[in-house]
Amino acid sequence: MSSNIEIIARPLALHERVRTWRTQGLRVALVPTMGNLHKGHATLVARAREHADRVVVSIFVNPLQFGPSEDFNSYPRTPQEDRALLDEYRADLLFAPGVEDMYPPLAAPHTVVHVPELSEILCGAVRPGHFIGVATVVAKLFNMVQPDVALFCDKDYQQLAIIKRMATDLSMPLQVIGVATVREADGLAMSSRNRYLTAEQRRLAPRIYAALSKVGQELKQGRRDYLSLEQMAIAELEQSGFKTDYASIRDADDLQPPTENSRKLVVLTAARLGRARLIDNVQVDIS
Ligand code: PAJ
Repeated sequence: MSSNIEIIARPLALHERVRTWRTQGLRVALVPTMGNLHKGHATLVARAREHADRVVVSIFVNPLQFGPSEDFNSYPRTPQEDRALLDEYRADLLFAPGVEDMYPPLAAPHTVVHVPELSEILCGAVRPGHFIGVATVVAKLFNMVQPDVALFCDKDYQQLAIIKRMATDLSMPLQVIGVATVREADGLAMSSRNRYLTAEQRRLAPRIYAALSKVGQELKQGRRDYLSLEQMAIAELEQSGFKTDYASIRDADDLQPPTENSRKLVVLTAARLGRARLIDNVQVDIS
């Protein structure tokens, strides 16, 4: 498979390339990814095009955000298919650093970025250190690329909230844009981890979105008994064979438990099915 996209691995070379664009007055967008690209990632690239003259996509499977018993080694790596997709969606540059480019051994132990509170709840409670790894690598990517805008999907709702908060707290001079989740026809959120599912598990997987949507509808209809709605979602998922890490209704703005003043809620879950840990959420306007 031949590829047209420019590929850069070294941060300094990347910096030079982007600086040339900047001196030409071009706006630059960044779409950070871990590769194994699917239509969800492609949508981020397409949206990035609407916000900038040049689109940089990064592919880096970030060891810092995987726990010791997680899937860093087996995480799907598909560089050729990824390049073909980036050609098709006309990304301008692929930044694909190696681990030693991102985390030079001499720098260990290195500086990390910790967004407190938001990083410890929900997925953070189950994956200690995960969001420090995410915030740190995203901060490094922001510094390396220095984009005007960076795009993330709200499928990873907590991740997006943490990145927005980091950018605000650390006065990072860029705009963080959230993009809606791209789904399969049966509602399953697209994810690189869907490929861990067996045929039978794939058939069951859309029940995550169905369970969240049901809670969303109940909230829309005025129910506010959050605990029993959460328990309903967990019971439905467990009956279908999922092991739920959590199912939780939160204020969409700060991810705290809803108060009387909450106007936008988000129903989030993380559930394991076989080898795959799947996350999804549904946002509900109750104003
Ligand atoms: P990754 O899982 O590869 O996701 C890269 C981007 O694609 C994220 O913004 C993610 O939210 C988005 N994405 C995932 N599923 C999507 C879908 N169904 N529709 C639209 N976009 C989707 O998230 C990460 O990588 C990493 O944590 C990263 C931010 C790159 C830091 O390492």
